[in-house]
Formats: sequence, C-alpha cells, structure tokens
Amino acid sequence: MKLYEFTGAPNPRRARIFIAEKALSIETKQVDLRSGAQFYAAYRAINPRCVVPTLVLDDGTAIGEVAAIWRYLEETTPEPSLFGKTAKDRALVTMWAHRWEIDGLLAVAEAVRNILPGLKSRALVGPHDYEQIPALADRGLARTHDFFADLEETLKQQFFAGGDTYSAADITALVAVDFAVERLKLEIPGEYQALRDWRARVASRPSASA
Ligand SMILES: N[C@@H](CCC(=O)N[C@@H](CS)C(=O)NCC(=O)O)C(=O)O
Repeated sequence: MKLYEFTGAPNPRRARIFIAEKALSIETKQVDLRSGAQFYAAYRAINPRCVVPTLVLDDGTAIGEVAAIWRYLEETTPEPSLFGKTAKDRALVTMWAHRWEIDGLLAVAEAVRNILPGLKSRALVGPHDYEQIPALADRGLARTHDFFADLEETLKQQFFAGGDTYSAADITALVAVDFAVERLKLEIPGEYQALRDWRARVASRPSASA
C-alpha cells in the first residue's frame, strides 16, 4: 500500500494519525501542493479530484476521501478500534466525526481558503477554480469560533470528542483545532478549560506528531 499525501496539509494528517494509532507502517509519497503537483497528470490519474490523501492498495485500487481510507483500514486492521466495538458506538463515533468535519474542519477551511493570498482563485479544493469571497472569510471565522464553543460544551459532557474513549472523532477535532490555531493564528479562549485539557490529552499521544 502507498499513501499519497502532503505533510503540511490537514486531511493527510487525519490519515497519518489514524495509521499511527493502528501501528501500521505504510509507505508514503509526497504530492507537493505548493507546486501544484495534485494537478499533474500522474496524480490526476490516481485521484481525479486532485486532492490528498489517497491510499493506493497493492492491487492498484485508489481510495480517496479520509472517511473511506479510515473505513478500509478499520476493517482490515480492527484493533485497536478507532470507531468503537458495538453498532451503537460505531454510529455515535461516525456521527461525531462527521460533525467535527463539517462544523470544525470545513469551517476553518472556509476561512483559510477565502483569506490566504496564496489561495486566490483556489477558494475550494478540487479540479475547478473558484474565486475567494471576502464574506465567506468572515463567515468561516465566525463558524470557527462557534466550533470552539461547541467543542467546549461537548467536552464538558464527555471525556473525548466522540464519547468516553479516544476515537476517530478526536482525530478530526484535533486536526481542525490545530489548523485554526496554526493557519488562522487563533487562540483557544482561556475560559475553554475542557477544550484545553482535551487538546493537551490527545496532543500528547505519539500519533499526534505523525
Ligand atoms: N474530503 C476530502 C478533502 C481532501 C482535501 O481537502 N485535501 C486538501 C489538503 S487538506 C487538498 O488536497 N488540497 C488541494 C488543493 O488545495 O488544491 C478528504 O476527506 O480526503
């Protein structure tokens, strides 16, 4: 297997952390997004959506989208489980992971992609170009602040972002928080103690530096 990825980008990090938690060793290949390598014909043939990550299996099958990569790895390497063991747990972890992707990662991405000058005409990922819209930068920032607040409230009720145990939901939530702090230079409000404690807890896992 080979993981096509780019070290500086959030979605490949979600795949790398998951792989590290499973203690898997998978060869990686960098697709340099800064030089536009995602649009080169060689990579377009692997992932016509021109995004990373993509997991290519030994038989040549290319699996794009983090949720699909996670699903394949969870089914082929069930332990340690990152989605829970029972049908109910798996549904709940999937629910939380989706929520943190939509309300967290995509909120931060909306701000980042509509603010950074280097992403002019690249306001959405994928093979098509879209211009930045300043109002969407403002909305993305507002959504990111709401994400911090929603995550804080959730973590007052449960120890991890997907329930009582560490799961795939924590991976997406951590990557989204780090993305906001690093790329938007936002600070987690001092009063969000549950969020701060949780971040320290999940960031101290060896997988977080994968
Ligand atoms: N929904 C996709 C999102 C993938 C994505 O947005 N990848 C970004 C890096 S974080 C990308 O490839 N960007 C290419 C670009 O900016 O043109 C997934 O789950 O894999």
